[in-house]
Amino acid sequence: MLNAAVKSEAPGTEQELTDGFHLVIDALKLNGINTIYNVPGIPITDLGRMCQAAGIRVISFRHEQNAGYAAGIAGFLTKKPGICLTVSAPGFLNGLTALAHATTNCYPMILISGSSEREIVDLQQGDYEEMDQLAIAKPLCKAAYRVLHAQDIGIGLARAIRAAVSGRPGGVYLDLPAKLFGQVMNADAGQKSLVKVIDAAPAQIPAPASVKRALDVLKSAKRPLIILGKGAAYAQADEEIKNFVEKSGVPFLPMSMAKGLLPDTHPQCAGAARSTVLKDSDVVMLIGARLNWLLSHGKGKTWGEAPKKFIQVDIEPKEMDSNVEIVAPVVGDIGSCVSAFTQAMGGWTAPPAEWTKAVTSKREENVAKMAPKLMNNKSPMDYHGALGVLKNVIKERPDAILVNEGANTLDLARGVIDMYKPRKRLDVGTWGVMGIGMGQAIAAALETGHPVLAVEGDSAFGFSGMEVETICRYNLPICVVIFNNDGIYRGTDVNNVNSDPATTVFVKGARYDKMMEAFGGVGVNATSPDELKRAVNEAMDSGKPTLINAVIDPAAGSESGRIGNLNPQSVLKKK
Ligand code: ADP
Ligand code: TZD
Ligand code: MG
Repeated sequence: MLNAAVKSEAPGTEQELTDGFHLVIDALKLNGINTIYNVPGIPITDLGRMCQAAGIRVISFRHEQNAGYAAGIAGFLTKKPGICLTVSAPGFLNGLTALAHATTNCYPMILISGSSEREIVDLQQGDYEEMDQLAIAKPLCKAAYRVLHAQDIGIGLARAIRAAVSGRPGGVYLDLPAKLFGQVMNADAGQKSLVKVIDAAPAQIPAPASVKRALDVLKSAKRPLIILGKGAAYAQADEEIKNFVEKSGVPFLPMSMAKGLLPDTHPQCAGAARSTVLKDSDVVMLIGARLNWLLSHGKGKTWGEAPKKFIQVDIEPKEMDSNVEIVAPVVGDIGSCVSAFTQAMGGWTAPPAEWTKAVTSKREENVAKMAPKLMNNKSPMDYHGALGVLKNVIKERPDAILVNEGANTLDLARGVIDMYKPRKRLDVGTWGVMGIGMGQAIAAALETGHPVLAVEGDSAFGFSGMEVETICRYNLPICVVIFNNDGIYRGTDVNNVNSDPATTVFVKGARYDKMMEAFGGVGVNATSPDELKRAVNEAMDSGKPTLINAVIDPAAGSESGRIGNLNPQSVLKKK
C-alpha cells in the first residue's frame, strides 16, 4: 500500500502499518477525488500537507465560506462531490453556510471537518474548539456521518460520496475527530477496508407510462413552453436535451444557471420574452427546475389568467406538486428522461406557428429595445453601458466562465449577457446569496481550465474579497469586474439623523483595483465603457489575475434590483 509505514513491534513480528491520515487520503484517491478546498489548522493541517504530498491538489483559502462555495460549485461543474476541509467549531461553522447552500442548490459537496474529543465534547468540559458538529450539521445537509475508528474511514467516505451525488444531489457532512487521524492499524487490513464507490449516481429510468403521459400533455398544447433549470445543466445531458428541445420545436426559457445549455441566441430561446411566455403559455414542461420563488411558485400575476398545465421532469419525486398540481410528473434523471421523450415522440408536429411567431416577435422587439442602451458611452457608466461591453467579451469567448453576483449587477447581467455553452454561468443560485463570487471563480478556473470573468456588485464582492490574494497566489486566469456604485443597490442614500452613513452606502470613490495590486495582480480603474473594454479584453487574453474597478453612476441602480417587490413595507414609514 502506497502510504504504509513499517514499524517494529516485538522482534520477529514486524508489520506494515497505516493510520487515519493515510486512510483518508487513500480513500479520497481511490474515489478519484483530486482537489480539496480548505483552510488549515488543528487538527487537519497535516492532512492537507499529506494530501498535497500524495498528489491531491489542496487549495488553501482565506475563509472557509469561500472554500465551501468553491467546493459546491466544483460539484455542480463536475458531478463529483466537491470537498471542503475545515478545522473544528468556528472553521466548521464558517463552512456550514456553503454546505447548506450546496444542499439548497442540489450541488454535491462534502464538508469534512476535524472535530474535538468526543468524550470531552459530550460532557461539555470545554475542549479546544468544542462543538457537537454532527448535530449542528444534520438539519442543513442531505446526510451527516462521523467516523470514530480508522477501519471505518473507507465506509464513511463511501457513504458520504454516494449520499452527495445520488438522487437529488446535495451537501454531506463528514465529521473526523482529531483522534481518528493518529489511529494506527495494519496496512493490509486498512487497504481492504477502503471502498471504491461503484455507480455512485445510478441512472434513474422514468416509467414509460409517465413519459407517454407527459408527451400527450405537451402535444395537446396550443402554447407550450419548456423551462430548463440548473438541474438540467448539472445533468451533463447536453446533446440529449438539445435534441429533444429542437425536435419538439417548443420555445424554451432557461433559468439563470441553465443559460447556454442551448445558446441564448437559439431561435427557440424565449429568454428575452420571459414575461410573455410565462403569462401566455398553456402547458409548461419543467426540466430540472423547481417552481419556487424564482418562478413565482407557478401561480399569481406572473403566470397570467389562462389555466396552465405543468409537466415536471425531476429526479426527486417529492418535488412534484410542491406548489401547484403537476399533471404529468416524470421522475428520473434528466438524461434518461429526455432521451425517452425523443424516442417516444414519433411523428411530432411542431407547436402552432401562431404561438412560436408571437414569442419570436416579442423577443425581437425586446432585444431591439435593449440594443441602444447597451451601446451608450456614458461616464460614469450606467449598468447597461458596462454590460454592453461584457456581453461582447463573452460572445467573443464562449468558453469563458461567467461568475455573477450582486443585485442590479446580477439581475441586469443575467438579462444582457448571452451564454452560448452549458455550465458557463455560475451565480447566486436559489437563495440569491451574496459571497459566492471569489470561491466560485477560483473553483471554476481550477476545475475547467477556462478563463473566468467575475461580474460583481461592490457589496457582493466584499463578502469574499480577501480571496483576491488566493487568486494571485495560485496565479489563476480570473478577471474580476466590480460594478462600483458606492453601495448596495445605489450609492445615493443619506442618513438625515446623524453623521453615520446611510445603511446601504460605502466609502465613495473606493478603489477596489488597489486590492489586487497589493498581491501582485493587475488593477485597473475604468471610468468609461471604452476603458472597461480595453481592460477586460487584455485580462481575458493574458490570463493574469486582474481586478477592474468599473465606476458606475451611484444613482443608476434600483432597490433590490429586479426583486424590490419582495421587500416588506411598513405602513408607518411615510408619515
Ligand atoms: P433553477 O434554480 O435553475 O430553477 P433548481 O435548483 O430550482 O433550478 O432545480 C433543480 C432541480 O433539478 C432540482 O429539483 C433537482 O432535484 C433536479 N435535478 C438535479 N439533478 C438532476 C438530474 N441529474 N436529473 C433530474 N433532476 C435533477
Ligand atoms: N447577505 C447575504 C449573505 N446575501 C444577501 N443576498 C444579502 C445579504 C442581501 N443583499 C442582497 O440580496 S443583494 C446585496 C445584499 C447585501 C448587495 C447588492 O449590492 P451590490 O449590487 O453592490 O452587490 P448593486 O449593483 O449595487 O445592486
Ligand atoms: Mg453596488
